[in-house]
Amino acid sequence: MESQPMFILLFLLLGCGQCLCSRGLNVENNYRNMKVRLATDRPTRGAVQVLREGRVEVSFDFGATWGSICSTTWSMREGNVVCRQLGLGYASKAAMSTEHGDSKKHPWEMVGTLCRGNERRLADCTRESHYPNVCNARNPNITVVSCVSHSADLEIGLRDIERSARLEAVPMSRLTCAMEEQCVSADAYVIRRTNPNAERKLLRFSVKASNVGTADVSPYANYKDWVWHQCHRHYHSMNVFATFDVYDLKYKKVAQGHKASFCLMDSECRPGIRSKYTCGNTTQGISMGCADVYTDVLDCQWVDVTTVPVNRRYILRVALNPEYKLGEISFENNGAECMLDYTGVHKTTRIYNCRRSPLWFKI
Ligand SMILES: *[C@@H]1O[C@H](CO)[C@@H](O)[C@H](O)[C@H]1NC(C)=O
Ligand SMILES: *[C@@H]1O[C@H](CO)[C@@H](O)[C@H](O)[C@H]1NC(C)=O
Ligand SMILES: [Ca+2]
Repeated sequence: MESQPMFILLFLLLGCGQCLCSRGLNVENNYRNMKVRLATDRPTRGAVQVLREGRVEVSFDFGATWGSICSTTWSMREGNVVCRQLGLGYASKAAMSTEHGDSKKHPWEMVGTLCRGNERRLADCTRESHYPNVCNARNPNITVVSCVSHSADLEIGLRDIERSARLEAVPMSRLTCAMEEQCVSADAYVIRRTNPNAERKLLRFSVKASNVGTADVSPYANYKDWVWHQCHRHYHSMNVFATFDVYDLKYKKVAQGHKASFCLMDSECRPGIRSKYTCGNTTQGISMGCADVYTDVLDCQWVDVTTVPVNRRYILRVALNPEYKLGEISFENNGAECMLDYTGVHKTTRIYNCRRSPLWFKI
């Protein structure tokens, strides 16, 4: 956090001419006094109520003038901070668009906003480390947010990963569907051309995604936009629901992580709660109080570790909703970080010490 004023200064230098920048006042003080509000160019009917959706505006001069925001990574994380600061709950939508006015009429006052999601105020967030390329004069988009008072909250199960972990060698001839969905690492496709029966080493484990929130998980895309997967014969309602990655102890990625998209459903529910989502053509989601369990026998429920050096210790990271596309109460309970002892053989390969971790900043 200490370097934050530096970033702000950088933005003032680089950003002027592209945004309506602050006016040479003490920047740090400015930030502390930043005000936030929602506004819209859409006509509002009847008595003026509290806006729950609109463009996000900030003011650095106690509300005398307001400007919009531009950010590369504007997501539900940043949206949650805005909604929290305004006392409006949680973000159900976060986008850069022109639906509530554009950057011509409402120039950016702040660029590169990057939040972890648990900050109390937008002023507590950090900034992207470089001037964001998307914030150029040709971009009419400004950040918008929609707030709701109830939201889903995915929580990852830690013991499920540890208990289910196992290593399996599978010939590629049995992975046709999985390979169609890019569930093995890139070298496999080259090897398959000359040796279609070569084996892949798959580190399989179960992932349990519980909805501990106050609303159902509803896939963000309208079901008409869901993608049909012929091989697995169901629709995928989200492109990237989870990511699995293996790192060495210096956090260098060693196994090509793949992005898993699932068919969302209620696999198990707390007593007294009835499951209702079934992985059907139009009925996908996770009810409040229920969990979706992706067991280790499912296709693609693995990390392809074929090329990972054996007899070493690694870190396995699993993240739910890693692109922050689904609105949630918190993103602090979406990640798991586990130790992995990889020996190349099933008997002695272990996943252990799984700990909950927040999702990691992607810049
Ligand atoms: C502005 O946002 C729209 C969708 O909201 C997107 O299609 C378009 O590419 C964006 N424009 C730029 C310049 O990023
Ligand atoms: C679901 O959609 C697929 C692809 O559009 C179709 O082939 C299938 O018959 C549908 N299933 C049901 C139960 O409607
Ligand atoms: Ca969560």
